Amino acid sequence: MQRTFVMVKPDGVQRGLVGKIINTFEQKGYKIAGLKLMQITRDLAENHYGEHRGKPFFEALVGYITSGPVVAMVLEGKDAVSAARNIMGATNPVQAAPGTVRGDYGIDIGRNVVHGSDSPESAEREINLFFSPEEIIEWQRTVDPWIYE
Ligand code: IDP
Ligand code: MG
Repeated sequence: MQRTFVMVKPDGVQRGLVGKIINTFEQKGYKIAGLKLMQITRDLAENHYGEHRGKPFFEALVGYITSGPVVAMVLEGKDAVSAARNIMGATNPVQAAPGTVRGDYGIDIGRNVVHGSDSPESAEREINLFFSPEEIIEWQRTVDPWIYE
């Protein structure tokens, strides 16, 4: 089992898409291990998006992600990192396949509705950045034998 970090960005929250987006991951079979509404500080934004520092869109990206509350979550399950990326779709929503979150709900790359970790290493880093250990719940889900062989 693997964990990944997923976030509904401020545009997704403002547009009332939180429930739909969480449901997309939930109905696939991923288990919620952590979930909260939060306001990202500038410090956290710059840290989270550290790999993009110096790029032309960095300032706009930090402005975007701090512009309103986000919904941060930890999702757990088999191949959670790559599966969540597939469910989200391509970074540029215009290129994202229909049926993906970005493909169904976005147009601009700077308003692409969701974030998801891009590797198991990023997932660990981002989970630790956004969640304290007590905020992550280990629980038994009784339907698991109907989701996993
Ligand atoms: P990802 O979110 O699919 O992992 P990254 O390349 O890590 O994509 O970029 C992080 C975020 O920065 C994107 O989700 C998007 O919001 C924003 N971004 C990436 N490239 C551009 C760009 O060329 N213009 C504006 N925003 C961008
Ligand atoms: Mg990324």
